[in-house]
Amino acid sequence: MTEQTPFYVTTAISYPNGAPHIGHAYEAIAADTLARFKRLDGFDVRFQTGTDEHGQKMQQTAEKLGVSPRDLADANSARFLAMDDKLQIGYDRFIRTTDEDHYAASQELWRRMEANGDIYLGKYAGWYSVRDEAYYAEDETEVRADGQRYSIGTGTELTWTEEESYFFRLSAYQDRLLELYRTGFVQPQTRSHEIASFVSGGLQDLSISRATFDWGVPVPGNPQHVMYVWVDALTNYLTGLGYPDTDAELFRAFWPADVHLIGKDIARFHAVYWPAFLMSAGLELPRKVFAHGFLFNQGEKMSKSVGNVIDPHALIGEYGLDQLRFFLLREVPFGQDGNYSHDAIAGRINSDLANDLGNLAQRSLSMIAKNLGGAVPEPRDFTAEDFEMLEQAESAVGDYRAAFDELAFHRGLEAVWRVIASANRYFTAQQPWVLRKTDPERMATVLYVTAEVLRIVAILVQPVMPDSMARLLDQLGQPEGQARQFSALGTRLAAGTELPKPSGVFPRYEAPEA
Ligand code: ME8
Repeated sequence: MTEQTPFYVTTAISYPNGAPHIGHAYEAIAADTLARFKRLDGFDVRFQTGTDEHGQKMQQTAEKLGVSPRDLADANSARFLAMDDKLQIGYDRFIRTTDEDHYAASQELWRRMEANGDIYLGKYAGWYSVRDEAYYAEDETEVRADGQRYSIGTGTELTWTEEESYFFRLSAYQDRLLELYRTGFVQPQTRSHEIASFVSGGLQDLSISRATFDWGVPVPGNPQHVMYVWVDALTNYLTGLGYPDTDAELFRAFWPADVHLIGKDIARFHAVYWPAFLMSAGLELPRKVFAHGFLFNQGEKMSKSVGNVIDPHALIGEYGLDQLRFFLLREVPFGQDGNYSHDAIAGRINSDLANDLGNLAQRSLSMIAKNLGGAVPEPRDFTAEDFEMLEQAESAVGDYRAAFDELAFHRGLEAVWRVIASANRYFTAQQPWVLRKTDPERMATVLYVTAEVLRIVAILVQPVMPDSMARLLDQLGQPEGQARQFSALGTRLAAGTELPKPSGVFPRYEAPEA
């Protein structure tokens, strides 16, 4: 057996202060797709997701509901878990920051930063957003007509906070961070520029503990304080590998992480605070932080007060899971903001899935079933058109892999759908239904080429639409395991392979009767 290269991917851990929404689903789907892609490409993948359960926002929400923060976290963390299961998110660990091992990890990270001389006790006086769990400098805030102060960047309400607090010497890390950004640590580029320009403006030391509430990880040596929620939240990426035991098998195999997948609103925490904490603690830095864009509902920001928050379960029920996964990754260039709308998703289902891929599979496989005894035919001499078709499909593999490795899912899918479009043109031009009478051998070759293109497409698209592609691969006589790995792309469909009776993979979307 060859040693597999390890690959560690994480999502942000979500605040379980309410139900998950489509933005959470989007991130989970993207990370799951990346994890599946790397697994199929021969990597030893570890994939972590979970919930971020401490902090003032959780405590305040619980108070409003008259429950304990722990009960609130239990109830909503279960809803995130249920969403992940419904979305078929293949995580290796679902971490909760209230898990016992997480306390030990967070406290050890703290001790290491303290031992390095980066933590001191002081007094914090400034603006805090409970919604964002973030501190803002005066020039990042504005007073609005209602007399209240808000964050300019996120629009959330701020409260003046003045208390004894531990500080982290973030200011000492400016040069090292700027150096780090030159290595492509933050993706995409636009986000990297934003972060670098923020850091160039100068960094203030960061308040990293709170003493006015107690829902958090106690500060080592001073249990009057709990850690600032982001300190413990970021540590989750280490906890899941067995930290503080840096000799643990998982830790040695998977740290540093290959990519932290997060939304753009939390880029600062991951690209500024997190690498500084790790440098201070003498730990290796993750290789990449990738900040995806936001999903909007027909151009509008989703919010509970506007009442336009989209429930992922409802979408799955209406359109189907694979259809939703495909839509989100194909429609929105990953890294940019995107829009969800009924028309857009229904359009993609009917054109890309039902018409382009579904029909091609149905037409070709049913001809094989009817005319060739349901087995992959032996191809005869390939014509120039056959070679061209096969070469196009085979060369899309490289484009797809390169795109997915850069998390440009939309580009990878575009490359595959160009092949599908060509295959439809090829099929129409070759007219196998005419050849059936005039030249059955030639018909068999055309059907072979088409089935081979479908096999390549199905193998490649598995990470995005696992169920549908599994069904298509079943119909192409490709059993689970080796035959479905990317390494099988170097072979060709074996003549004589028995195929089961074909059935449609992608039904058209029909609006339900009013
Ligand atoms: O930020 N579109 O948790 P969270 C796309 N606990 N992505 C969205 C989105 C939208 N409309 N809304 C939210 C937190 N997200 C912290 C993370 S990590 C150590 C701690 C994304 O529940 C958001 O950008 O507010 C983030 O990556 C994730 O969902 C969880 O958001």
